[in-house]
Amino acid sequence: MLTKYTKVLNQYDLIGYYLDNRAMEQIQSFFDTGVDRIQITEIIANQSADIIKETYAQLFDEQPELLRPGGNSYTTRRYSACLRDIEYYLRYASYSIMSGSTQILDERVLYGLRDTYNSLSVPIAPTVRAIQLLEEVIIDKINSNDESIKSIISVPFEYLIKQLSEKDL
Ligand code: CYC
Repeated sequence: MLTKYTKVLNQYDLIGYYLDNRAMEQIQSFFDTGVDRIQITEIIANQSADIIKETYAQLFDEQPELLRPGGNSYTTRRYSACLRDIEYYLRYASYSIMSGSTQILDERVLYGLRDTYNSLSVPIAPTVRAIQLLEEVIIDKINSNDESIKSIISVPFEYLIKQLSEKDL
């Protein structure tokens, strides 16, 4: 699991260079956003149950067919798998925010996920919607006008959405 900071160090180690201005800027921005990332991560951790509840309530309100016979969240087993997946997305997004890097999402969440979803007929579009809702609910809860806070929150969710939506993985 890499943070933005160790990722930069690794890159320079690979080519055997001293850290230059570009490296310093990246490391500086990691430290400059540190307090914000800690606060966002704390809010997510403390309010995770509410965030998840609001997300699935809205998802099933918008797409009630998911819960009906033939829907992918129909039966309690699949319903709980869906809630569990939403919880995974939130938890790993919080790790990603704290580490300032999306690498953990590739490694722990996205690797092989589309194949798994395709083979189990888990629909991608409503999954993407659930991830968007998580992002919206958190931004709403944090209720900040600071664009840099919003963009820190958005990074992992937008990354998950982009990677899940890629057609030819
Ligand atoms: C299933 N979701 C799965 C499975 C995996 C994941 C591996 C298959 C195995 C299982 O059922 O447990 C996802 N596993 C993960 C992820 C990680 C992991 C992300 C990283 C930590 O280890 N169905 C819907 C909704 C959506 C949904 C749109 C919720 C947003 O209708 C999810 N995922 C869903 C469902 C299943 C599933 C219903 C069970 C499908 C089935 O067995 O028929």
